[in-house]
Amino acid sequence: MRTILVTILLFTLLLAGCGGTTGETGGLTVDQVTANLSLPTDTGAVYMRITNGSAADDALIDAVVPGCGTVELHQIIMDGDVMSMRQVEGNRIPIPAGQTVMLERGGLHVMCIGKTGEFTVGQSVPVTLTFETAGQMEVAAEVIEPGEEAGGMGDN
Ligand SMILES: [Cu+2]
Repeated sequence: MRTILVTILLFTLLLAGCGGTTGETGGLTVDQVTANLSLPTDTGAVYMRITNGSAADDALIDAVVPGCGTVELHQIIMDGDVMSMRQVEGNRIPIPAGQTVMLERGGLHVMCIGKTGEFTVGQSVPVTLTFETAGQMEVAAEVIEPGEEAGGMGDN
């Protein structure tokens, strides 16, 4: 029994060391939370995986990150061969029932604008997410190397 407990604890610690914490509320699970915030610029991005295990559609509608003046929900779009990003319609990212939505490099992301805080790689940053139906969820994002893939486990 003790061995099992220790194993579970170690596994949990390993997961925690691999991109932030896991949050759960109202049937939603958020994990693989990482933050690309360490560059000396006034912007940055937060990535995560959101799984809707409930039978009802939901949507991410807001996020708060301390040290970010403004936070918007963004998507990367291709206009011809020009890549740009813009705020998602209504600042709302739908999370359909039973589906998993990735916020990741090159796609959907939580955008940090007017960054005032200092962030260092490996640091844990609290992120407050607001969902339309499930309400608020607190998670922690791990600040990743700017060049590292979101959710990467240092295999480079
Ligand atoms: Cu953006």
